[in-house]
Amino acid sequence: MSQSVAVSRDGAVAIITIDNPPVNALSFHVREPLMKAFETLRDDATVEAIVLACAGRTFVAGADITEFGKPMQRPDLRDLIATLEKIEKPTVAAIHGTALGGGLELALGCHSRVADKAAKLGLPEVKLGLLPGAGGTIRLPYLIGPQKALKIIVSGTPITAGEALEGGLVDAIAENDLVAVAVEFARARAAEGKKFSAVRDRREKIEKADLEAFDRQAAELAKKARGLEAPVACAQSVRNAITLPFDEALASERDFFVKLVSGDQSRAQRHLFFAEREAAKVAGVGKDIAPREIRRAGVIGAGTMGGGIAMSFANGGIPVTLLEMNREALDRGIATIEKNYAISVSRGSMTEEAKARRMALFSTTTDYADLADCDIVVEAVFEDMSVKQDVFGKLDAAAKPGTILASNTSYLDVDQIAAFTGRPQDVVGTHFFSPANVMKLLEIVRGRKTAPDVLATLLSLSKRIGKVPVVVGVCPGFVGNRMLGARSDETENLLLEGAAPNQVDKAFTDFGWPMGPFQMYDLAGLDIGWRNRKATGKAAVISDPLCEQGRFGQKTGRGFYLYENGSRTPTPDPDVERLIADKARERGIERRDISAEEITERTLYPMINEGAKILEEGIAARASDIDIVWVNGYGFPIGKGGPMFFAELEGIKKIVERLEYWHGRTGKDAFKPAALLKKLAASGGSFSEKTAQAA
Ligand code: 3H9
Repeated sequence: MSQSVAVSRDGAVAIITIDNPPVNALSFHVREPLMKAFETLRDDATVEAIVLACAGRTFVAGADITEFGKPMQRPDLRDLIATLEKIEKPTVAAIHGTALGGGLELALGCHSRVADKAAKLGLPEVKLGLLPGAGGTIRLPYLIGPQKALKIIVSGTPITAGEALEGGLVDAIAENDLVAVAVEFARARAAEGKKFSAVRDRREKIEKADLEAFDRQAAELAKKARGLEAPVACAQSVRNAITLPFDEALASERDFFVKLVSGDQSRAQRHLFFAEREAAKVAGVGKDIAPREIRRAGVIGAGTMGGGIAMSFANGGIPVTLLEMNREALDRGIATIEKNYAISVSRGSMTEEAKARRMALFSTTTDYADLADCDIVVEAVFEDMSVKQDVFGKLDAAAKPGTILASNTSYLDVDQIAAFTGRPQDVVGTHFFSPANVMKLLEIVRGRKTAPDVLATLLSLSKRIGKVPVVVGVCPGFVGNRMLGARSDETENLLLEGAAPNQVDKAFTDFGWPMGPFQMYDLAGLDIGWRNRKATGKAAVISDPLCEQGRFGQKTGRGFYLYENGSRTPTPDPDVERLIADKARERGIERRDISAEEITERTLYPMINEGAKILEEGIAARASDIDIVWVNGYGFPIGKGGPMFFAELEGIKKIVERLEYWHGRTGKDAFKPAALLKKLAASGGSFSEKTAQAA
């Protein structure tokens, strides 16, 4: 056999072992010898049963995603499964690590599945803008029932071996020595000497399916799809498993797959998959740089951000010391944390025991000396340089040597903050996004003197606490807020020129954003930007007077919208509309109708332009890093792949032309096309070429 597929024997049981590091993806160089192994063992009279296992850290984690978009070489995965499924000897998949996508589909081609107790099984294709394309949407419903299957397929979230056993997806769990257990399982089946039915022949769960209940469930899921095609196709294909004969349902699944895989949404989501992995590769931080050990974290400030950051550490199982100026603030912070966990318990996403375990990880103090045993301390105090100076001075005095001193600043100069300490090499920016216990993004701000092992520590820590890290350079607002700034000016101008806040917000939600900018300002609190503007001598025509009236957004019940009686649903407020009209009049602006297209061009294009400048300056290493920031920190629609990927989809030439148009009309710098954009528009090149040149 080839290097990637080996066959061994244990008596009359043949063991096929796939070995294609790192995740045993089903690349062509695996599929070809695997097909040969199936055919040979099928025809070998001395073989009574077959076990399909994998070497390395995991069972097959799916099709090889790098092959998508290229002509598929036969045998394809469907050919393999069709051959496997017809073998009349007992076939058993031995699953460890993660059986994902095409990997689980392959396992569904076996008569039985034995899983290691720590294994996870899932069909995550939906996260790549796809549906399982090798029978997963048909065989899984046959095996465990359509409604359970729909939940697994549309969420894309893997289930545990225990859950799989309960649902009938696996037949046995191995506490240890998986392959030996699978071999014994296979031998016992062979000894029974009966014919085992393939999954496709087990129609019981399909025949019992309640189509009406299924349709209700599918309709609920479709509502959440927000313009994404894949979840809808998944639901339709699972429905076909109920309503169509097996082979017709399979053929229809194939059609869905072919359509989705060549579509822009899946391209965008596949781009994000690889972009996320690229973002973890940082210049100067090679695999040889060992991260520092993190056993305890400290968080200074128990407000909304500090509390959320502390929860992130606790969620990763890291004990955390929370410091505040006084006991009352600490008590308030801890009460909020407890309330947030209680909400998770009431929603069923956390058990009481897990909540108790997490709460036990918190300790509180008002004394910096108690931070002495922390390996990392993140400050989340007021965004004011003199406050930061005070905090970092105290921290420098209290922390042990080697402790990472991190600032959760969202705008300020990390180098200046580092200079407040005698150990700038240990200082780094860790910009979490609100709510910090929920949002995935962590912008890691690399100061001029930040040590490589500090960055290595934060990259590995991010994984532990479930964050997606992106390392960025120092500039006001870093990547995310700097680009946000480029669009913020324009959102208010759109109001002055004739749009209403809810009209702008609708253009955003129609584009695929979870909410529009005015809803977002109200949610985050208008006072944050106001304080920052006051500190930097800037002004905002509409937001400033709103803040002066105490309208800080949802938390005060009024902002750009009204939120009556504690409601979180924004209602347009005639007072705000009057204020906008007055401000327009004062400035001699004649208000007019504004189209959704204009809203997109004037908000998104300046952001893309700023992103190009960020790339030119080396603040972000890759355009794809910028996409990861926007998707994970600001809810940029995943089906559009992030602002820079979207720019390429739209055509950089078109973006430059429209920026030039708006620059001509407004004279504003935000619209003046960046040199990089102009260069790429002229050459027809892409951002990745720019990254390749820089590397
Ligand atoms: C599918 O199966 C379609 C079928 O239904 C139908 C077909 C007809 N292909 O994530 P990591 C690379 S769609 C190619 O850092 P971890 C990854 O880029 C597929 N490459 O490791 C990275 O490369 P590098 C459905 C892949 O331990 C390296 O492996 N399956 C693939 O944190 C290590 O990855 C999925 O969507 C792949 N399928 O996590 C599962 N997978 O080192 C996708 C990974 O150069 N994979 N790579 O940056 C995962 O979710 C995670 O990789 C996994 C391991 C959980 C398995």
